[in-house]
Amino acid sequence: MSAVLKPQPYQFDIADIMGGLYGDGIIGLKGAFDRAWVARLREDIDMLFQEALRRPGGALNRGPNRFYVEVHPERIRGFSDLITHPWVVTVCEAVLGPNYKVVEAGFDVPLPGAENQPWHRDFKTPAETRVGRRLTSLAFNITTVDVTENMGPFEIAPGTQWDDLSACENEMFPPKSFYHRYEARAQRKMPRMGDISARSALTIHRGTANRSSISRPVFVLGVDSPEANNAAHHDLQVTRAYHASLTPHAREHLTCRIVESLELIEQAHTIEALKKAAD
Ligand SMILES: O=C(O)CCC(=O)C(=O)O
Repeated sequence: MSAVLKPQPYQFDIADIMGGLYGDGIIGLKGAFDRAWVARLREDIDMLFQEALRRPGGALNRGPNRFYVEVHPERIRGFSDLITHPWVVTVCEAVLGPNYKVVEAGFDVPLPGAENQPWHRDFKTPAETRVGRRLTSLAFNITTVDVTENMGPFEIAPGTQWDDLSACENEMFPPKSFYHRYEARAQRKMPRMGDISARSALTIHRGTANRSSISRPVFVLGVDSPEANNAAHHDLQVTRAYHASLTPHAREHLTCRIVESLELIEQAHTIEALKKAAD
């Protein structure tokens, strides 16, 4: 009897994922986690943020009243749920290939009083994208609040992951004379607790001014294809015991140091030009 090959059933549409990330440069999944899961994430972030603020250099300044903190994955109780979530795994495999690598765990905290950031991308475009026209990294974001207009939503200019910024400051910061292009296509994202987004960190974006009295912490998971080198900006480390507790698939995709006990993270992903507000 000859075997009949059946098409593999996919829970998520690969063409939609590829079309979204190569087109707009951002996609999302609504209601990926329940609100209790997000509330736990928020508790962990709040505790780690207070810890980071107490330590000189523990939190990186990303503009007035705005911080970024890189964290140890195991101090986020839902970390393994996140990296094994079927949508996250499908998006990573579709865009970055079967040997993708999780390289960053951190969070942004735009506090009340945070100002508009300058439009930017998070690093300069690598040759694989500029010449090879292929995306080699993704950033997943998980909001810990239901975002409203006055909380300084994340704003993104769809399609601009392909813009040539080679003549611009650090190849990341377009001059103000380019802003009309981003403002004309800008989308303000208003995710709710439980939603996940995935974007190319090259798609030009900014955090906007938080005029509310509520902070808007957002978790960031950074993932690379094998040829990308964003791990160099980060120091992902896990204890031997935590590493052993992960599924073999999760272990295979985590680029990290295995340590006996967690060491302080040297917060290295400074983005100098973000320290000042755009306006
Ligand atoms: O406000 C946000 O959600 C993101 C901020 C941001 O893009 C950054 O600090 O690089």
